[in-house]
Amino acid sequence: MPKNYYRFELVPLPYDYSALEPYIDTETMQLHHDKHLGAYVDKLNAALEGYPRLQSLSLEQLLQNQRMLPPVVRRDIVNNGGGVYNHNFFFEVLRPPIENNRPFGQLEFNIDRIYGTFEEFKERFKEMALDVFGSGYLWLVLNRRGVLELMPTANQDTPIAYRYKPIITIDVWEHAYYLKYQNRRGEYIDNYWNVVNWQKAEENLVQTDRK
Ligand code: MN3
Repeated sequence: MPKNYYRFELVPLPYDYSALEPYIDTETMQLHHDKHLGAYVDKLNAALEGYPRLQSLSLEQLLQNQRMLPPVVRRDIVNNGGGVYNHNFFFEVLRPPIENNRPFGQLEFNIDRIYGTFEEFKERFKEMALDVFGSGYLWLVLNRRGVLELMPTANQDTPIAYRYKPIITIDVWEHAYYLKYQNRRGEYIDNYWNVVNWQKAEENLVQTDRK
């Protein structure tokens, strides 16, 4: 398990940079992980440097208790901590492409119950991911009532700040797709389904002790 408190470290990808080809290209993964996520890790550490009281808190604790953060560094901790959490989560729910990649188990059951079919769920997901204005993410979460919900977030805002439990997410910041897809966000979203890690998503759903 990587260390989950100060000093935060850049967690390696759980697969090769090229593992998501041809749907997400190697160069994008290198930049996205090493440069973008790397910068969030460095800036989060810099923000926490002068605050020993905060250095034993986990990333989840920092993001779930924003009001107790010192006002002068609150924005830096929230933005960069969100950037670390969101990217690690995003990379973790991707995997090398497989044939007929789709949800199963409890998650399939719940998606069918709420959206009718997986196909209908994907359509709704795409509409909402296209609708994210500017930079952000679209998440499938369990809300506080324990019901599946699609949730857009702006910039590096994160569902865990609201005690929502993330199941899957797509990063729709331009840096996540621009090199390969330029402005064709819709095509990136369509191809995303080839590399979703539904095993991990199912674990996210059924795990009750996730912080
Ligand atoms: Mn990103």
